[in-house]
Amino acid sequence: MNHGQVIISFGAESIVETPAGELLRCLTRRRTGRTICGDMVEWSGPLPDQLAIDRIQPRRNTLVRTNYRGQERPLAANLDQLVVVCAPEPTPDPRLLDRYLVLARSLDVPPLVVINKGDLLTGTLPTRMETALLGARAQDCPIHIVSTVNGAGLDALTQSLGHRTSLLAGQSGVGKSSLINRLIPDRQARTQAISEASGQGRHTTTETTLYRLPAGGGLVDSPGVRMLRLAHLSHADIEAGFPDIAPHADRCEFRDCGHGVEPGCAVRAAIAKGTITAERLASLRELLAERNA
Ligand SMILES: Nc1nc2c(ncn2[C@@H]2O[C@H](COP(=O)(O)OP(=O)(O)OP(=O)(O)O)[C@@H](O)[C@H]2O)c(=O)[nH]1
Ligand SMILES: [Mg+2]
Ligand SMILES: [Zn+2]
Repeated sequence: MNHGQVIISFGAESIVETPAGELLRCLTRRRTGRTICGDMVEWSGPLPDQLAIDRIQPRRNTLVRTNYRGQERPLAANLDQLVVVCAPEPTPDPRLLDRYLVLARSLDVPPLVVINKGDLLTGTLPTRMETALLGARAQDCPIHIVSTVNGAGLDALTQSLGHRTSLLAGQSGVGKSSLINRLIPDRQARTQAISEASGQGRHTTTETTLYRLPAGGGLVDSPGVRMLRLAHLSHADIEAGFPDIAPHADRCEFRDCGHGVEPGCAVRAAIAKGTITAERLASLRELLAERNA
């Protein structure tokens, strides 16, 4: 059986990487369903230019985003790690970071935070950055400070990536693609090979793409987002992503307490005591409020 991994998917068309590193353009049969980046697939074809995907192997996990219309959109599959990239510029958004941590936990994929553009930092981290890191620190998530400009921290980051398949996520402009450029030595050749395999007129650089790391793992570059909606997650999934708040929430008088005006709210009691910051609760409540009913 011919098998490989989808490194980029354009709806009906996929670029599949074989175990030997060859890139193949494959069409998806109607009954097979749509592929996404990271899918392990089986393919066949009568001719080298008429390959089709026959089967998508069961996904270990699927990273799903809810778009602005409330529709769930799968982005990538079979991930081992979620790398949340932020930087002093653009200004970090604490709510966005919290959302990525919730998403990672819901997928049972460990998160890792990368502060890129370390060359722009002087001494201590800016207050807004520290606020954004509250959630990461609450769950002992590793935090790497790196710079793609001077190379600082990249060796340690490579160690942490190991043989895993990691997705780089974060705001637009934080340097996800720059990191890929530094960590994938033959990135330009790969991009060239991808666009040749996919035919002309494809905007391959804006699509979610999997790159093989020299050590054997993979890195997925994904387009930046302004906000990450997680309306598809349950109340419990969202709360579990706030490990500093979850133990208090378990002691609220009402199940699925919104930690607003409900009586007997143990979370508000913890805020009054100063155990949890108001910013963290506001972040949690925002997510709970926008869930699809
Ligand atoms: N000073 C500094 N600038 C950097 C660093 N890394 C990336 N940049 C700059 O940040 C800008 C954005 O980098 P990209 O790699 O395109 O960011 P991205 O996260 O891929 O953005 P999207 O693809 O839009 O989501 C570019 O102008 C880079 O030159 C760094 O370590 N230090
Ligand atoms: Mg990019
Ligand atoms: Zn409560």
